[in-house]
Amino acid sequence: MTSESTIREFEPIPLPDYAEIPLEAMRAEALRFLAVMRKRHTVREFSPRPVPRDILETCLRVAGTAPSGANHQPWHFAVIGNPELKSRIRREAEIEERAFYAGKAGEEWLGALRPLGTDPEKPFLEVAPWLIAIFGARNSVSADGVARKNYYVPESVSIATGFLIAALHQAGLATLTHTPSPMGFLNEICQRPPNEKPYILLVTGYPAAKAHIPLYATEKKPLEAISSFFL
Ligand code: IYR
Repeated sequence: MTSESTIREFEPIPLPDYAEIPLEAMRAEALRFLAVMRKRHTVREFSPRPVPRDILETCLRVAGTAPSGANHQPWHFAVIGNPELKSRIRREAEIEERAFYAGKAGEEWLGALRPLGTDPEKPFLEVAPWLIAIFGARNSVSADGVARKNYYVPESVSIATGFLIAALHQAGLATLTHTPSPMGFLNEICQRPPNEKPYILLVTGYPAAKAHIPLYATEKKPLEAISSFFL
């Protein structure tokens, strides 16, 4: 590692790849994507059916296109398919979840979760073929080997995670955003340094043949409740 960083200068290039879509097609495309995303449902029952690694790699490349603070791309995706590691993760997560559901969460939080039907048992952590532990780096090393601070880390990681969830869904896979708390144990299991904070454990694979979802989770707020326009 060198001690001085090379400041990269602004180097504008013509916008690549932009292809204007006629308005009618734009409308149709937006609606088409809405229909695609409306079919995404968080799933907690997975099939053990294997999913080829290259599919995940492509979806992770999609995540890697996300915008980030100063384009530092402060994320790391630790992808776990190894059964022993999955078992360890399940064991550690369930320790935290048992404490959470036994009262640590508090009555209000547990009440909010009741319509989701979640509990401390997390068999999906062993059943699903892949777990993706998503880390955000408070600082990292630039291309020229210099340590540098990262900016808007939670925002950047969350945007990349959204891209990843959409990509996996588009590829035909189900996902679950699992958040055992605290999840510091993921650093040790995934061999990530202490400057990286685990944000989400994303579970992915085929849904179980008879997977259920909570009715409550299908109730999405209408547009009027989530937006306001100023004309
Ligand atoms: N992490 C726990 C509890 C949980 C919390 C929220 I907020 C959810 O939307 C769902 C679950 C668990 O995974 O069970």
